[in-house]
Amino acid sequence: MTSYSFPANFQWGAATASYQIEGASQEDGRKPSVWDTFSATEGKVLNGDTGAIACDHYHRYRDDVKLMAELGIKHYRFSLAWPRIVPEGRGSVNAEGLGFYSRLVDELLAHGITPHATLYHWDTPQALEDAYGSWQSREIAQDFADYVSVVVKHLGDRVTHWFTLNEISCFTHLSYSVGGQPAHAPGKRVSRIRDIWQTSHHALLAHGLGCQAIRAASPVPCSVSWVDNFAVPIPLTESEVDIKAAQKAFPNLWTNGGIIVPALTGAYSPALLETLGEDAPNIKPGDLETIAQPLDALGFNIYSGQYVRAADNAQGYELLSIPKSYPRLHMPWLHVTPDALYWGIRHISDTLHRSDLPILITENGCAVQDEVTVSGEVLDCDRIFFMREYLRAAHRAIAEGYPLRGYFAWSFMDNFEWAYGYDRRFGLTYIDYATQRRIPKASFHWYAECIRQNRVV
Ligand code: IFM
Repeated sequence: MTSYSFPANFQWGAATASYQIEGASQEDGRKPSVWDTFSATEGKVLNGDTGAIACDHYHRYRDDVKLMAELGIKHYRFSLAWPRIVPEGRGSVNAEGLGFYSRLVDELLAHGITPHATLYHWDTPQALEDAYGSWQSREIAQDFADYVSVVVKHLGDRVTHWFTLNEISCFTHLSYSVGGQPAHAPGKRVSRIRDIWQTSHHALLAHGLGCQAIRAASPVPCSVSWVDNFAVPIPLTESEVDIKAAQKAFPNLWTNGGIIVPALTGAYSPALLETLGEDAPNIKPGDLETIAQPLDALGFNIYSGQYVRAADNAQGYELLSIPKSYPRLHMPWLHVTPDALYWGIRHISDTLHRSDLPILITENGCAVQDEVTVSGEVLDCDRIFFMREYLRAAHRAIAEGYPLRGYFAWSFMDNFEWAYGYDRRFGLTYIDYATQRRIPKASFHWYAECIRQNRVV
């Protein structure tokens, strides 16, 4: 019987993102982000919700950090709002915006919690959307790097763990894509496939220039990483043929061939470029070298994967569609596939041959239909079931020698779930939005016990 114990230095953490929790959207010099504009537009976000108040973390961060300490996390991943710090996206710096993050970092450190800062989690300054269509323009990569330099010069004496961008495919492909689907996120719909790939190419450039900017600006040695939610093919059976099939599928799934593959190997997947043909993005000389910066770790956000099996066809594999009755939690895409966590890590090591790259699970968790009982508890055994299975898969990866170093639960607290507003709850902490009361859920206490015992309980 295994006890599911983790290595002594395993990093237990939790994560959030600026627009999803901060609120105070018009305070202390912050200017609008594309998400302020999008959510204020009728019909874009469920129930007309916006991030204007969210969890009011901007004013309540001290209490929130205290609660993090009660949870027992030693690592906290948060993001900085670009429009709080450089409100117009480029040019003048807002000292009050920097001041907030400086106070937050001090509070974390005072509680023995290591800050892990994500420099961009989707809240692009609206001014850059107005100026040049944000990710549609190559200009954004340099503007991002300039903003990064400001942040790292200011906080780099106390923050030594940096992530550049969160989930490129979501704020590019899902935001700009062609077609009649409902808008999932801000971004001017573009009419050509090539224009969509151009947005993710610009994001990759921003990541590369951002890495260089961090290293140049940091006053002390630091860890430079990036966060991706690459698609994970899971072999239907762990037979040699199905494993090979999953490996063949890896660069062809979703945006993998044009995002994670170039970032970690320095080249777009040849099969993707062939398929895209005229629709391939414009890649200038030197771009790939900029993009494939050395990284100290890879942040891997994992929720669901896709089953694959070997097939006697030209590709050598078949993607299986998810059956109607497959277990799923409270998002349309949230299929319970703990093996995706294990296989995602294995694909980085074995399929992309990057076993040298330490991996952090920078997000994992689920939305469930939480209810507060009459006695004031939230008994989310469905979330515990989900997270326990994924942590067991994490344990398996480590036991087999894969370089998994940490796990950040998504999310520390319920928050603004983008186009789903406050309707979907991903937190370990319940937020009563009417009163801003925080209620630690059963999963909070369960996760605290995992951390305390350094194993899956
Ligand atoms: O809430 C999001 C987060 O901002 C990015 N990763 C997925 C989460 C759940 O949808």
